[in-house]
Amino acid sequence: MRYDVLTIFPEMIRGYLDEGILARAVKRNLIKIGITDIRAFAKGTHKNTDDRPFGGGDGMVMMPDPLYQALDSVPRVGEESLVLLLTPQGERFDQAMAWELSTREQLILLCGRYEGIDERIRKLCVDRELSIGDYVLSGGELAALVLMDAVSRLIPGVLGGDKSTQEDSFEDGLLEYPQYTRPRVFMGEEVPAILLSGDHEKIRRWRRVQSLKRTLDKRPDLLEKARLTPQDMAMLEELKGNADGN
Ligand code: 4FV
Repeated sequence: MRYDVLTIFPEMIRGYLDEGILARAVKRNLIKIGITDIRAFAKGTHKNTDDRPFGGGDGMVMMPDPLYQALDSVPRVGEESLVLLLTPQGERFDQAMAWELSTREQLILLCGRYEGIDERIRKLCVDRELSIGDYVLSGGELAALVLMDAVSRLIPGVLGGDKSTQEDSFEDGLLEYPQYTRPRVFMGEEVPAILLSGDHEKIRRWRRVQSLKRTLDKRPDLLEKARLTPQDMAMLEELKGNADGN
């Protein structure tokens, strides 16, 4: 997988790539990351990348030409490259979309600033618009980093041998079960005995029930799309029964 990030703040992206799974994945050549400074394609003495909006109004808009030149400068790998604009107006980014994007050869991430980008770039150059949530950031850089982190974890080999994505939250659409580690007793709170039993089938079932219970309590909306077995459905009915005090 190759990512190309287009931004007027390249150090913001570089900083995050110094450590953690993305840094390790780059070192292990599992992913490549190109960072393009849009300002390098700005003209004039002041190298402006933004200007006042036609029609008036507050704030500034990112100019089309520097964006177009910067996009044009990105080397395309293979047929499968996608230009993604990070914007609150986009499709909601989630785990399912992370899986879908993880199969691509190249993701070109356009990070807006100010009030956004000139509409003609969205029309002429952007394949998909993605949002990480219904709130307004000061720039698309954080959203680009969120996307790269979530997608890269799904690329084979990126997560060290001891970790698979199978157990992750949202993997089968449920929230993850509670996790414990040493000490066995912390501030008087004991680790559930079942986790010390060594009975892996019992532990697997306990964890499934915990995931179902948590999802029912915290994110019942997820249950519609979750991949549930008949046992899960039966357990959910029981949990709902308990919840209603029956
Ligand atoms: C955003 C989001 C986001 C909006 C104006 C960049 C900012 C500025 N991107 N999910 N929420 N972007 O707020 O992706 O140009």
